[in-house]
Amino acid sequence: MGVVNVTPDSFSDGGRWADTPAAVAHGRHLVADGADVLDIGGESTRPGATRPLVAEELARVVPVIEALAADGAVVSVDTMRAEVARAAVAAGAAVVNDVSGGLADPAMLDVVAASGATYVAMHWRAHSDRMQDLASYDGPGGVVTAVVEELGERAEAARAAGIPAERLVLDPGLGFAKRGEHNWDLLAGLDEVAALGYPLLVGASRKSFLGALLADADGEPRPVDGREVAGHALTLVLAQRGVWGVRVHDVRGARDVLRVWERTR
Ligand code: PMM
Repeated sequence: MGVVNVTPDSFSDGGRWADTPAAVAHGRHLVADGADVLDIGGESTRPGATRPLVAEELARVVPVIEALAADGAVVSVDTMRAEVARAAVAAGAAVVNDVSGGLADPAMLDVVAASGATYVAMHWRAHSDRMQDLASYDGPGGVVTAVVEELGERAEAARAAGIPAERLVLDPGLGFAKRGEHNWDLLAGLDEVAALGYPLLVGASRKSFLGALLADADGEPRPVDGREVAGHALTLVLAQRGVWGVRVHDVRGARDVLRVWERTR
C-alpha cells in the first residue's frame, strides 16, 4: 500500500503532494513502482496535529481519488470521518482505512457496511493532539494484550455493524498512542494480533521508533529521510510473518525487497 498524503503537514512528506495534480502524479508514480493499493489521506495524524475541516478534507481527497480510480488503481481513503468515507467510495475508493477503528465517528461503521468497501480498523486511543498522553500499557501482558483486546472490540463492533469478515483488516497502529518500545513489543507479539483471525496491515514506514533505533552516538534520532532501509527490512520481516499489507512511502524499495523474498521461496 503506497501512501499519498494530500496534506500540508504530514510528518514525513507534508506539503509535497498537497495539491491535486501533484498528488495524482505521485499516485501514478507509486502504481508504476508496483503499489497494489494507493492510500489517499487528507488529514495528518502526526503527533500534535490539529484536524482539518470536513470540507477541507473532502476537497483534498475526492478529486485525487476520482482521478486515480479512473486510471484503474485500487484506492483506499485514509479517513476517520464517515462523510469523507462515503464521498470517497462514491468517487471510486474500494478501501476505507480508518486509523480510529470506528471510534472517532459514530457513523463510520454503518457507512462502511452499507458501502461494500473493505475496512481497515487500526488500534487507536485518541486524536493526535493527545494520543501520546494515553501511551501507557501497564496491565498484565503490556501493550500486546491491550492492543489485542481493544482491536478485538473494534473488530466485533465492525462485524456487528454488518461489515463481513472478508472485508475486514486490522492494524496494530504503530506510533499511535505508542512510545518507542511499545512499537517493538507489538512487532514481537504480532502473532497474537494475527490470532484475532483477520488479515493485518502494518504501517512502520519512516516512523520515529525507527529514527530512535538508528540514533547516532550522541543519541540524535536519524532524520526521516534516512529511515527507508530500516523500513524495508521491516517489510521483509512482516512479509515473512504473513501480513496482508504494509503501508509504505517508498513503494519501489518495498517491492524490490518483496521480489527478492519471493524469488528465494
Ligand atoms: N500511519 C499513518 C497514517 N495512516 N493508517 C494505517 N492503517 N496504519 C498506519 O500505521 C498509519 C495510517 C501515519 O503515517 P504518515 O503520516 O506517514 O501517513
